[in-house]
Amino acid sequence: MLIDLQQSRFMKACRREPTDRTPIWLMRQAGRYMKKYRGLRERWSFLELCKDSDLAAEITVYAAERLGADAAIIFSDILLILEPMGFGLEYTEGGGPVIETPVRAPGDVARIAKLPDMGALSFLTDAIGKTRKALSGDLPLIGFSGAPFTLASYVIEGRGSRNCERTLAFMHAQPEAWHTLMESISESLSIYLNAQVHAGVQAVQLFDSWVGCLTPEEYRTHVLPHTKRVIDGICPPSLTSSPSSGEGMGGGVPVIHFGTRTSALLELMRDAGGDVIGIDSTIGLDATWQRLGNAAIQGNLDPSVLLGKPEEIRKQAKRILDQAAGRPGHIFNLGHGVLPDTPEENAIALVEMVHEMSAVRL
Ligand code: 1CP
Repeated sequence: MLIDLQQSRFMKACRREPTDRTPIWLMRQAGRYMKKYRGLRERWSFLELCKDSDLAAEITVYAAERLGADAAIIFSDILLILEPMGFGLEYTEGGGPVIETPVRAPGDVARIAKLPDMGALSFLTDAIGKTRKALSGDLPLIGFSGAPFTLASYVIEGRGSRNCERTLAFMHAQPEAWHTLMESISESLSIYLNAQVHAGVQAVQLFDSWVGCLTPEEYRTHVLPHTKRVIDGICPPSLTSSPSSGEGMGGGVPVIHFGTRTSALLELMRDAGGDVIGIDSTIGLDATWQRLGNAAIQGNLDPSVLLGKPEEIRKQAKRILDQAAGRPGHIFNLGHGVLPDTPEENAIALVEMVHEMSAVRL
């Protein structure tokens, strides 16, 4: 019998309803640590895999089923939206993504094209449609994007940057150009995320991976209004023709708002929006609940724990479940993406352990 997707563990936890076990999925669950993925990468480049909707759907479904996860996440990347916005994008072997001709001066902002529609990115909505058809009827599919700040940091730095020096310098020295850049990105993201919702995802996650380099004041002034606009503009499928009437999860599309090193920013991130706040392993789940009250929380096992022995994985997973203490609204995840050297069997074991240990306590 098919369980209604809305009654799945993952969707219930997003709504802070009790579940029979703690739902779990892993950020970057479809990727280089998987043998099957490495095999595909011998024949195709990363961009080719993303742009072939059959292969992207196959990887998405395979990863979720192999792990036994409670949700699938569409195989794609946060940077693909930048190509139709006028940026050359390259994935170097081992070195991560590189943006050609980054934004370095206020004049560069004028050449950014706002995403007009999903024409150039139809591989993504096609992959979502194909994945939804192939996935088990009780397994939710998560769509995603980068958050405006993290995308702006790639556009300015030209690559991933933990401390975002150039980005911060640009933000402070050129506040008007910064605002225009963030608006172009945010408006493009609204089209991009709503298209994913319309194509069939049940939830979306915003990755603000580099936001931890900001002070609360910087976040409040230069970032929060833009992120808030993107999140407020995510509409359930029936409302996608009139984005102004978006009502977040009330309409059935929960938003997971994730960042790393966000200890100083938690309340502000909550104010920017999201039904679920995703945290990394530098903050405690219990402390986060104390600060955020009723939010659902996703996290937060340190990904490097999965490089260790099963006993240690069990111990650390239990520590996190103990902190959650059976509260409704916990989605188990890592604090950041699965590391490429992670043994596949350790990731599978973690999913089993979380299901087993959380079932005992309910
Ligand atoms: O095969 C390869 O060499 C490519 C490796 C790879 C993969 C498998 C990259 C390059 N991206 C991805 C997929 C990806 N990226 C997913 C797939 C769905 C999943 O399984 O979760 C997701 C959700 C992302 C998101 C993403 N891309 C983020 C946010 C999450 C995070 O880790 O902080 C970021 C920052 C990126 C940029 C990016 N793309 C790829 C890498 C290695 C990176 C990050 C590091 C860098 O900028 O150097």
